[in-house]
Amino acid sequence: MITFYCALDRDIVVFYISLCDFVRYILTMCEITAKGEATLFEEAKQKFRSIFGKKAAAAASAPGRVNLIGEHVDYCEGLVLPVALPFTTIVVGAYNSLEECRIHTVLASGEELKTSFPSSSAEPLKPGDPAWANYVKGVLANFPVAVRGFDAVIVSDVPMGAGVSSSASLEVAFFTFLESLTGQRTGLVEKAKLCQKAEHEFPGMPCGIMDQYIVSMGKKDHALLIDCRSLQATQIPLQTDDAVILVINSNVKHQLTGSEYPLRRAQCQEAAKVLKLPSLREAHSEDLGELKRLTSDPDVIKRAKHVVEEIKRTEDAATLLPKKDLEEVGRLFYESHDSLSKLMEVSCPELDQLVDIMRSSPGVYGARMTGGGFGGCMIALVEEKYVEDVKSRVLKEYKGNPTFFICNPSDGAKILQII
Ligand code: GAF
Repeated sequence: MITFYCALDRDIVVFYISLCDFVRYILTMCEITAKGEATLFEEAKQKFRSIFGKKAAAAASAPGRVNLIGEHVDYCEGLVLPVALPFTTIVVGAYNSLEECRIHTVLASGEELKTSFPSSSAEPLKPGDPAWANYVKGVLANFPVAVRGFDAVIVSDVPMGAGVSSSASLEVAFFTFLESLTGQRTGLVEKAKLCQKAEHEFPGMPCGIMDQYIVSMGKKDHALLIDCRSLQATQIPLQTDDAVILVINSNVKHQLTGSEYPLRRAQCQEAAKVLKLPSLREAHSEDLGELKRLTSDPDVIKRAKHVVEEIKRTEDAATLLPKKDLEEVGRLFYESHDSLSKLMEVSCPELDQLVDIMRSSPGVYGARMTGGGFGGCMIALVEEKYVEDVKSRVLKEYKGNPTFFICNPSDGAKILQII
């Protein structure tokens, strides 16, 4: 709450505001809070009724995610350690009597978009315009059975372009909605794989499996250690006592469908090929010396070093977190960031500056960029009592416009019952 002190001076009204209250007010303005599944669900159902003049018959939700550690290694069959967020995408809908899918979407910003395309039972779907519709078209095209025409409304409070997986959230929510609509159920790993395939084929983003996997299988108060080679996963309880994961959005918009992400993936594949390995997951630190002998491409060598070391850091972090060795986890976070910045070259000046602010802030164990990079979010492991100080410091020193939220690990995708 902001306090105004008001003094009447003849006909001039003067407002004084205490500095502390002002800082607190600005901090509140920079806080992003999840609306909550129940609120979003209500919003979606009402919107559906007002647009299509009938009641929704099927519904589903899927969260966003942040990755604690294990970055740019999922497409090398590595280990990753993400958590699902309380920010969600909800899809509600019902069959129509047309051979057409009509979809309205309400974004976190309040902006509304709509699209329509033939049902998958009418004709094979192809990617096209508008670009955002490719995420849902791709999922429909990869759904195990053809689906007749339907109407749907999508609402989401997952921040977009922030590296917290708004795309996977949309894909998995839409897939789960189709399961609810058709009654056709799919196993969770298979669902993640089909949604990943949809993202490869329609928006054209050659992503790894991490995002679709955690969004499908996240669990409240847990991180998920995913082995992207065997596609098996272990739930890791995330009780950090008096520490929290503070997420800071640099608000530099990231866009991964461009050339940089596919290039990183290709460079890692090249390193594995030169070493005659199926993927960099099979490489060990000794192989890095051999790689230097076999290739003269400095980028291929740097990317491989990042992947080999990041997989080890992830394995270590998954062991240290349940032991509450936060000092060591924090050290791994900083190492991971430096490697992403210097070896993988997927950070940006703004994320580097945020991490540098963390290095000299009391109460911070460690920090790193999270997600695909080139903008988006940074995470920091912070002693709870220092969180407000850390945020004030960021507001004072960071050159961009930060927004903050605390990462509360949440459940993955689910079918919602319409009552
Ligand atoms: C993006 C991709 F979609 C993931 O598969 C992963 O590679 C991540 O970047 C980097 O760790 O979110």
